[in-house]
Amino acid sequence: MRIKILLSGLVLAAIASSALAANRPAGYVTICSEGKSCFVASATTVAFGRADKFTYKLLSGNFVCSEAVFGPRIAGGVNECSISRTTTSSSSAPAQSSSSKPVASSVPSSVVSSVRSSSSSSVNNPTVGGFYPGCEKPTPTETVQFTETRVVAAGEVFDGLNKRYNFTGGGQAEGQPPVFRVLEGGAVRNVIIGSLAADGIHCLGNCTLDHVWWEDIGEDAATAMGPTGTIMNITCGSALNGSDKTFQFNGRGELHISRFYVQSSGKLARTCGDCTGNGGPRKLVINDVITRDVSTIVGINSNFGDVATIRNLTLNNSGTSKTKICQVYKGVVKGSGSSSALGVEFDTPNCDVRPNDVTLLGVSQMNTSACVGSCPIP
Ligand code: ADA
Ligand code: CA
Ligand code: CA
Repeated sequence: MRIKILLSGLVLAAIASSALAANRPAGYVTICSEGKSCFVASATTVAFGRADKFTYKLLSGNFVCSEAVFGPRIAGGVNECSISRTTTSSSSAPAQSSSSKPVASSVPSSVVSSVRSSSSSSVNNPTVGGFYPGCEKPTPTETVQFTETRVVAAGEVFDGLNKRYNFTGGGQAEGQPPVFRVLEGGAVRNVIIGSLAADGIHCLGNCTLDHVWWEDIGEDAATAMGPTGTIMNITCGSALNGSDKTFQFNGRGELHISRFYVQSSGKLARTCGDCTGNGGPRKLVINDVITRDVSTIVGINSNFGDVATIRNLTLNNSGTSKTKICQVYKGVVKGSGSSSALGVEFDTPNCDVRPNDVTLLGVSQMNTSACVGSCPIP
C-alpha cells in the first residue's frame, strides 16, 4: 500500500514535470519526432529539442529530425521537430527518403557573393531586405487608437488581426505607460505598433510576442519584466527607428529573440544598467536575427552574471561603422550612478558568440578587436 502510494506520487510528479516542460516552443506545433524524416515546403525555422531546450534552424524541403542536422540533442527523452503554428508556408508530409538532405534556403547569388565571413554550419542565409524572411509586415487592415493600456490577461492570446495600434507619446521620456501589458502566460500576435508607441509592450511573466511589427519604436519596443524562471519569447517580426534600446530586460529569467529584423536603433537588447533592485542573472538568446544600422547587438552586465547566446546573426549595414556584438557592462542599482562599459567580448562566459556566428552582408563590419571600455565606434 505504502509502496503504491509512493509510486503513484512519483508518477504524478513525473506527469507534472513533463506537463511543465514542453517539447516545443510556445506557439509551435510538432511536425515529426526524432529520427524521422520531416518536410517543410519552404524556408522555415524548425525547432529541435525537448524539455524547453531547443536549437533552431532555417530549413527547406526534406530533412531528418536528428542531431546530425541540428546539433546536439537534449538527453532524457525523444526530441521533437516543430514549427511555428502560424507558419503558413510549411507543412508536415508523409515519410520521405531518409537519405534526403536539408536544402539551404535559396539566396540570390548577388547576396551570396557579398557574404564575407560565415563559417557557420547553419543554412540560414537570409536575403537583404526590411524583414526577416517569412516574417514580412502585412499591410495594416485598419488603425486602432487606444485610450488606455490594453491589458492582456494571464494566459490570454491577443490576436491583433494585423491592425495598427497607437496609444500615446513614443518619444524618449522614461516612465511612459505601455501600449500592451501582458500578464503571466499571455501572448500578443499579428499586431503592428504605430508611431504613438509609448513604452511598447511590457511582459510581466512568461509571454510570447509573435508576428509583432514596430513601425517606429517608442521609448523602447518591449520590456521583459518577469521573475526568475520566466521566458519572454519574441519571434517573427521587425522593429524600426529606435533612438536607444529596442528590447529592454528589467526582470530576471530569459529573453529570446528569433526570426527578427531591426533597423536603425542603438541596441537590439540591453539588460537593465541601473534599475531599482537591479541584479541578475539574465539570459539573452538571440537566433536568426538580421540587423541594419544597429550599433550594439546586446549589452549585458557581467557583474550580475548575465549571459548572451548569439547564433545566426546577420548584419546588413548601410555603412562601415563597426557593430559591437556583445558589449559587457558593470551594472548598478538605482541611485548608485550609471553602469559602466567594460568591453566587447567574444567566446567568454558572458558572451557566448564567436565572430563566425555573424554573417556580414555588403559593407557591414563588426568590432572584433575585443576592445576594452566603451569601445567607441570609429
Ligand atoms: C533606462 C533607465 C532604466 C529603465 C529603462 C527602461 O535604461 O536607465 O532605469 O528605466 O530605461 O525600462 O526603459
Ligand atoms: Ca528606457
Ligand atoms: Ca522603457
